Amino acid sequence: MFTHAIVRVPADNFADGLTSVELGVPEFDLAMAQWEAYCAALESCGLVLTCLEADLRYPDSTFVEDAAVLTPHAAMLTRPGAASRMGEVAAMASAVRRFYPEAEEIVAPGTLDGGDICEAGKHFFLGISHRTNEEGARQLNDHLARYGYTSSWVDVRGMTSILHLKSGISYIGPGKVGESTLVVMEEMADWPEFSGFDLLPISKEESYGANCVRVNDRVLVAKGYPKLFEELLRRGYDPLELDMSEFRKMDGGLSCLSLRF
Ligand code: CIR
Repeated sequence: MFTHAIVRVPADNFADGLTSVELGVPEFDLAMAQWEAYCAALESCGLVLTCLEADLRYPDSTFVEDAAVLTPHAAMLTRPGAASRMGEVAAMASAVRRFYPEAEEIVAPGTLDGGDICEAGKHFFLGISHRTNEEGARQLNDHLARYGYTSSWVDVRGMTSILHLKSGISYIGPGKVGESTLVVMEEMADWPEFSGFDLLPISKEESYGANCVRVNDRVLVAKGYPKLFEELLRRGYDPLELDMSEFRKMDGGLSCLSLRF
């Protein structure tokens, strides 16, 4: 069960952040309304929010997931792979250390974005991407191992359609029927890394939906992916839809707007 989450108010210049998609410029007021609905959804799942202030120096800083990796016992502050985002970690460090005084840090030459790290019970998938390098993954692996977690690497550098590993996969645990499920983009469904998991494959036209988040009894899902929504219901999950249109324009998904612990 999660009891807390860290979020960060979108900065007014949110639209100046990094993006690789051509979906237009996000509308700030709509992004704020979507972010507020997202925060309210976390609260409705029972989480107490720690909310960091907006920072105009870091237009991408609302995507807090990339600045830390939190588990029930271990916490790691990251060293984001995009130079423009490295400074986001300072404010995150103060917030994280209130809850995890022993939090460690990824150090150079390692780089790591939390969006590449997928927790699946006692196992972690560590994505090697254009943001997270092997040294960053090695440092996190060593840290997690000290707390009894195993990890394996998943190289997504060849997947041009996704920024981070978790843009393509999400672990949503068990529903009311069936096994613990890994939601996975169709293109990755036959990857040997994921054999042994009960997979919920996402078709190409719904691929953005692959980034969803289990929060206690609910699964937060992006609005507009009806096949995924129906399949979650069929498997005994309780999906909660959120409109993510403005964050999607900046390559952001549901998971990246919070750190849950
Ligand atoms: C970036 O390119 O870093 C941001 N515009 C989006 C980050 C999304 N983060 C995530 O999926 N974990």
